[in-house]
Amino acid sequence: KNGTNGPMRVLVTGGTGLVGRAIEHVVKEEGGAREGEEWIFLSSKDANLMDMGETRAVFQKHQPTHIIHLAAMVGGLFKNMRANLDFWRNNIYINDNVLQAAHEVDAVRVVSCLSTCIFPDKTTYPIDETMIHNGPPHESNYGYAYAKRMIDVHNRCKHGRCYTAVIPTNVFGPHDNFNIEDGHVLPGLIHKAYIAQKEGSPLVVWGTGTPRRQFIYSLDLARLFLWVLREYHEVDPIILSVGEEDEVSIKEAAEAVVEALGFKGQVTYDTTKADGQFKKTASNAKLLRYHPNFTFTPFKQALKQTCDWFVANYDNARK
Ligand code: NAP
Ligand code: GFB
Repeated sequence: KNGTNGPMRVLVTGGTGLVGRAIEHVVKEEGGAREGEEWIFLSSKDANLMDMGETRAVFQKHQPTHIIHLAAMVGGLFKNMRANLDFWRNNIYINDNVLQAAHEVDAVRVVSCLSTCIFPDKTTYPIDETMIHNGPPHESNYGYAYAKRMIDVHNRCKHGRCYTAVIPTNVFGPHDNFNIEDGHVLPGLIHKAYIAQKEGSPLVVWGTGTPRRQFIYSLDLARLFLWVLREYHEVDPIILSVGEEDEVSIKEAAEAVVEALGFKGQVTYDTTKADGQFKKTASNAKLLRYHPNFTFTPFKQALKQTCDWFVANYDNARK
């Protein structure tokens, strides 16, 4: 049962989200699963993980040997700025319940999910895995960032089993949350450009367009998640991101969306809206040391696939 030699039974919390759907695709369509393995993808309907009773019940039911813990209250800059306290409390509940439930079924491994936005706002660059607790995060997502940091604290307090976490940079791809008010920048721009094209109105980019971001395609992240689950055995978290050299400005990201969607209208910038963190440039040197031949999908190709998915699935997309 303990999974190290017996079959793996992997429970994916947050299995119906952007990252969860990508892992499900890699597991089911790209031969990501191995002989005899069982993969279970949870949605909040299976258990509200903010409730310890429901969390314990779903863990008792599945008796997982391994857990990929994705479930969280997630949102872009503007949703974080509106709901900092909820991001703090909801994620603290979810994370403590899931990690405690994993402990109670004596799971062999838990791989949780942090984010490059949780690093200190005042820092040197490039940011690396050793810097997580070296100072307060950017105030725009203060609650979310501290809740995520507590996962790392929990992992370091846990002995006997190796519970770890990955630190993705901004993720995008099919099945994202395209809601304009709550979502992240790329799905927000895709949705706004789609509407602007239909209405013949300008695409309004929020902020100055000067902040800088690294974007990882959800399917690349999913492939890396499987590699971490099988091959990475340290408590220390590992950054999963494209390189520093792949960092783009929000303006360049908007222009890439315009190109990927074939938007023909005008692009304007609403500088009354916040810019958030200017940059959070992360190093992926540790990933490349451990997994030297991993190749990322080129950004423009990944963005085109995401736009095509959105247009083809507009009616059912989360927006
Ligand atoms: P997402 O698309 O918003 O999906 C969130 C998932 O969590 C959904 O499956 C949702 O279930 C589930 N969930 C939310 N609240 C829950 C609750 N109370 N009980 C049970 N399940 C709950 O998020 P995502 O972008 O895939 O993010 C996945 C992980 O990656 C998160 O830990 C996030 O912090 C991390 N991350 C994301 C980004 C990014 O740019 N997106 C960047 C870095 C790190 P339902 O579908 O039923 O609502
Ligand atoms: O993805 P995003 O919302 O979050 O990006 P962060 C915000 C940046 O994109 C700001 C600009 O500079 C915005 O001014 N922007 C331009 C837009 N147009 C838009 C738009 O239509 N929608 C959005 N959302 N932004 C988040 C954290 O920071 O990073 C979260 O707050 C999470 O906690 C996420 O970790 C990965 O990258 O700024």
